[in-house]
Amino acid sequence: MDVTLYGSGTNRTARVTWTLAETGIAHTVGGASDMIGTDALKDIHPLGKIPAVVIDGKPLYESAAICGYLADQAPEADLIAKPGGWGRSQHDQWVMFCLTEMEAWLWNTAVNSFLLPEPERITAGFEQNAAMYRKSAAILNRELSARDYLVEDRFTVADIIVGWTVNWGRRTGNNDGFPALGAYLDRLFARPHCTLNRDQDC
Ligand SMILES: N[C@@H](CCC(=O)N[C@@H](CS)C(=O)NCC(=O)O)C(=O)O
Repeated sequence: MDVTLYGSGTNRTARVTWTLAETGIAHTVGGASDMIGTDALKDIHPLGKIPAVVIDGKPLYESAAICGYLADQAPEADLIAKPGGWGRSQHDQWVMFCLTEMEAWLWNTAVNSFLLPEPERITAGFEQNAAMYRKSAAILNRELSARDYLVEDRFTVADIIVGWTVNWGRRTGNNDGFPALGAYLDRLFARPHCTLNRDQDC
């Protein structure tokens, strides 16, 4: 498999670099985070965002889709629950829960804090964003009070995806009061291939 990665740093690209390290899949780097918004990157990711990859000549974007695909290509790494089984439904549940019920709220606050030009920012929703994130974080906290990892009682790519978001939540102060999320992050940080960063950016 021929893999070229576009993106670098502690942003969502870190999910892909961690998955590549866990699977042992060789790759080349086609460009770093300074490619964001360029026409060259838009040829691969139409929004000009990172991460994106080209695999055997075909573009693929969305960090969770990239990581899931890579994990499926390396069955020997045992990094993802098998397709069609209950474990895979749990993988999908937690990845989608994380991206739609948690990360989206953090993203809205980030977009309206520093990503959009100042006149376009709408800050009225910040409190609500935090409350919505915390409502879902409480559920994840309850889940992780009972087990170390999210799927099949073992570390999988679901933890790479969800862990990145939880680490972002920690930085924003929105994990306060959820001790199981802190313990989960400690477990993830202790893993040898972990690419999460205490100072990660979005
Ligand atoms: N849902 C996408 C989000 C991609 C994304 O927003 N990437 C950020 C870096 S973490 C980016 O490229 N931002 C530039 C921008 O929004 O213009 C994914 O998970 O891959």
